[in-house]
Amino acid sequence: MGNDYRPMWESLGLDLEAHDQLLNVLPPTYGDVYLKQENRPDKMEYFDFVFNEIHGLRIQELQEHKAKGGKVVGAYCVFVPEEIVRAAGGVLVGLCSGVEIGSAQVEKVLPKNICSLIKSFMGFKLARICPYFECCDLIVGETTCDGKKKAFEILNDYVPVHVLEIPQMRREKDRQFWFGELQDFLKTVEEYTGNKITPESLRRSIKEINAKRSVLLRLNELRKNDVLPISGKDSLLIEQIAMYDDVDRFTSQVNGLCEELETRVREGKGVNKPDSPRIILTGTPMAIPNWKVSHLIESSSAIIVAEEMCTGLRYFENLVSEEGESVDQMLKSIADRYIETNCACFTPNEGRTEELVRLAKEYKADGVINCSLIFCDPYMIEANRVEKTLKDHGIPLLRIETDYGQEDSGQLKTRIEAFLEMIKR
Ligand code: BJ8
Repeated sequence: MGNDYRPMWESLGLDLEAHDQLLNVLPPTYGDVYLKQENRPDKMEYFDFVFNEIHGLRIQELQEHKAKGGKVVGAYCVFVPEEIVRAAGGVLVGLCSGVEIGSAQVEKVLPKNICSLIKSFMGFKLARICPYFECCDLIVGETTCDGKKKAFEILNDYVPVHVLEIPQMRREKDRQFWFGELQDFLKTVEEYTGNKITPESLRRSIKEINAKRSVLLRLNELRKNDVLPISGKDSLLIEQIAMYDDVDRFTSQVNGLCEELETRVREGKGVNKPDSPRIILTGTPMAIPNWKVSHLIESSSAIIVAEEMCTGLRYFENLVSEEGESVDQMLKSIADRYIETNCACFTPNEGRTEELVRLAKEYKADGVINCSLIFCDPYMIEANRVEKTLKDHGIPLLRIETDYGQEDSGQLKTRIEAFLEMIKR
């Protein structure tokens, strides 16, 4: 990081010693995972910079936003509509929970056997290590899984949490209920920000977030080519950065990158070998800086062509309709878009398995790797439905269960390599 941000971190109340330890680990890991890739697109430079400044420049921007009276809202789930927060002049940040941190403190308030993602977000707060957390005026939780639902009660002891109740079916009464939840959320956001959401502000915000999703779709379309212009690891990084970077700047940077990638496709400059197995990754989200499985796959002989996960297609695949005159009409469109997210908390969740079959065809995938976090019941159990559907369609699948530790890396690599050998082109 270029500047001295220590006074800022101190003013946010971070535990500087523990924070230093994190910052000492991240850059070398990033160097190993990202900077050693061959033939990277030049325009990845921006994303390297943003990652490098993850606790620096972006936090400074959020502080400047707050100094002008703006609010920052943190979230952990792609069910939290950014459109609403933005329409009230707030900034929504996805709080990273992709690294094992503060375990000693966490295990005083949570059971040991709980998924890494939940442990991580609690650890960041209890150990005072995440400057994003400390910038947040409000955290939005959700009732997607039992672990999160109960953990948010505890988190509320430390920071105000608004919990969105997420329906777990998609019947008409569930849709109506979800719309009501978003009406309440909109009022909460108006109260916290002190700003009224108007039809104009909501329309503008829907368009801006649609633009962000569209550019990610543009990038992903390019991954359908035989010549792959970008690695899966770089794509995942961009998808992770999408959750905390400035919306308009991010959109413009990804557009610029897509132009370079289009040229690469035309010139036949890929990051893959023609015989690299093409893999779709599916399962629990991979929050920054969780790159373990992607790195294991791509440091074997394969290349990832799509992520059917919330740090991937589920985040950007559907747009919100830009029709509608009143706030309620637009809110209804927002509700309609978000309820189609194929999270394993839904029952049944056939949309996800159908989508995987469609994606395997469109992205010319040779196989699918289903990755669940250990102790994540929804995804570990749903792996059975994924397996059954893919088997019916003759699509090879590897099921893995892991956490944020590195101890199983060797064993996972052996299993991944055996799978790749089996599906070799
Ligand atoms: S919409 S996938 S981001 S809930 S891994 S905490 S489910 S026990 S993360 Fe998710 Fe929203 Fe669904 Fe997406 Fe629980 Fe499982 Fe842990 Fe999870």
